[in-house]
Amino acid sequence: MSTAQARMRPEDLAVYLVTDTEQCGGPGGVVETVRRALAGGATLVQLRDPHASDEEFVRLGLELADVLTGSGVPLIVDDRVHLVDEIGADGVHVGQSDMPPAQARAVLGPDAVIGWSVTNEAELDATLALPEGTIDYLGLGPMRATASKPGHADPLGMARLARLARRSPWPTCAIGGVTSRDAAALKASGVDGMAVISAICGTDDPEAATRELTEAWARAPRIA
Ligand code: TZP
Repeated sequence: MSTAQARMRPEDLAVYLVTDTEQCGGPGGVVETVRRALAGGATLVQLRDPHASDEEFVRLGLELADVLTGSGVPLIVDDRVHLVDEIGADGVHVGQSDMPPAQARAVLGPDAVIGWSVTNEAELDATLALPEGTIDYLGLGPMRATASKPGHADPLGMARLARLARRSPWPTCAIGGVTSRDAAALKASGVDGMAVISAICGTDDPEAATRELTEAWARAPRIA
């Protein structure tokens, strides 16, 4: 087993909650949503709040780290490589306009999880040239257009996303407009999980919504 596999198991990506402070109704809502999502079987949590100050981000991150302690569910922070250690997070997710993953690896060292967004074939080609051990998983998307990320890249659609996943030597998750109805097609296509904001944060019952996702994923056969 390579170091990368040890840092991020494919099954950790199955139901990946990415938080959105607005959709959750404020920082308190984020904490409660993560609590409920944990009860519903979420396998990974990312703190994402592009509008928060570093101070607000750290405060919320520390609360989430506390909620997740002992659960076995890793905490990833979006973009802010410089806050991973202060929060005690397991790693970072960086996008194409964030710190390059090799630099993030140099800052964070060998133990941190690093996730990396890929939105098209050319970005995957470039990613395949990274030194081994730089990244641990890929977020592929957006699968569909989504209001949760203004200015996102062109949607890939299911078929193109599946082709990218098949070329990835890293575990992958799909993101962007993903719902429990996509579980069967995504799992059959070889993706390792579903990363969602609104399918959990945008609901009245994050625990039930997460359970619906985890059950749909567990039910779906893996064909690829
Ligand atoms: N990156 C690509 S799409 C997206 C992010 C953070 C937003 C996903 O949100 P939703 O509500 O699950 O479509």
